[in-house]
Amino acid sequence: MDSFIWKVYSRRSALCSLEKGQALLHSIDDCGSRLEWRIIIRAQNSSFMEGDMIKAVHAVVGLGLLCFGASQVAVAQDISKLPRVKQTLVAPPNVPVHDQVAKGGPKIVEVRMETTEKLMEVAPGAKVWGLTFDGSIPGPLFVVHEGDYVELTLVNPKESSLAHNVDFHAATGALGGAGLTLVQPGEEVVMRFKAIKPGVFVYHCAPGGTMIPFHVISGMSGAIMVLPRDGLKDADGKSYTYDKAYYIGEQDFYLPQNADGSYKDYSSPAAGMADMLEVAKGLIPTHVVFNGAAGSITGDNALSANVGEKVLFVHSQANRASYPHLIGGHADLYWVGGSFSDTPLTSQETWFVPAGSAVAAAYEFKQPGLYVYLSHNLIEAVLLGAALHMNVEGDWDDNLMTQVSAPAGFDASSAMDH
Ligand SMILES: [Cu+2]
Repeated sequence: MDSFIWKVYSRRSALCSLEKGQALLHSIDDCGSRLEWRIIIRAQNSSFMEGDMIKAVHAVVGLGLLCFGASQVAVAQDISKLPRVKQTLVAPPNVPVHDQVAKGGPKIVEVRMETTEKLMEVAPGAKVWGLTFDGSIPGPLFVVHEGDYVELTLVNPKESSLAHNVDFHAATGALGGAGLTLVQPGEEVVMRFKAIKPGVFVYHCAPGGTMIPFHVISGMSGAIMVLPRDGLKDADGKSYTYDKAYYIGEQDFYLPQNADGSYKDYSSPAAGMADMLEVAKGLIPTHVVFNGAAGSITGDNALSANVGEKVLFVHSQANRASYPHLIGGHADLYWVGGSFSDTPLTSQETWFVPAGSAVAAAYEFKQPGLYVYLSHNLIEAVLLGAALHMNVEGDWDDNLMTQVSAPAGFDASSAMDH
């Protein structure tokens, strides 16, 4: 980082001590109070990280000398020289084109996203006014590297009926950005945050009060992947690269029903809000689906891979827990809580997505065939929709599994002898 703002209570001793120190004093300003000054300290080289800067400030300022009660008030960085790149978002389960290991230093990653309200089919005969980011449920996955800046332009089209915003669990402060991004229909806003935590994280709309669960259970969430600059590491600390990545956003819906069991239709999102929240209060979803609709990732839309390919699955659930499981496979690596700072667990049969989070798991496919990836609450998977298909091509390995004898009748009398 370049610079660091620190609030101090003694202008003169700040100046004296900073001149002796290892960080450079950039400026010192009156904070509007006669008892406080704001000092801006510049790092001497660009590799200075935030932790180094805090240490330097402590070393330079010295708690006993002047800084009793001093507090860090803001981090300011001259980012005008950073390169800017635009990230083109794609609808899940696909992920944007990205480098696993960052090329060069931190960047400003510009992303444009629209809050789109549209009637969507969750299952045959079951429609919801989807409150979406970029028209998909979930919203698109962003991919950046630790230390990059995400500069989001959030656009709420004129045709919208509601105000929307974004709370990024990857961001720091201001309700994850929700406090800075509330846009009314016909407005757009630009908000920038620094991705300081490596991992996968949910983002979701959070316009306040009952609007928060209403928007989230109407589809308004997505995820961001913040890769370490040098890429992922396996459980032994060795570099790990994946051959492809998919983003699965799991969504619970609470659709109001008529007396005959059919699903109600509404003329607008607001028209169905009270009924939907009433169903939601019972905490029993009518649908739990991947990517917005039951069966949305099956048939021609099934995921695909080849034997020998390592696939990274990012799985998010903004509102409830989930239990991803790959039938006939495993998570070779599972990053608990989605944190890439921590060593991944290995050889997991089922992994866990806490409510309001994204996690990542990776698997190298060893057998061909049609796989089912589901939430291993089998009621949710089979009856409510939380399942997808994956076609894997390659050669079957008899050593890993074989059918020793095909199903055939057996002699009941001889079986009785045993
Ligand atoms: Cu919203």
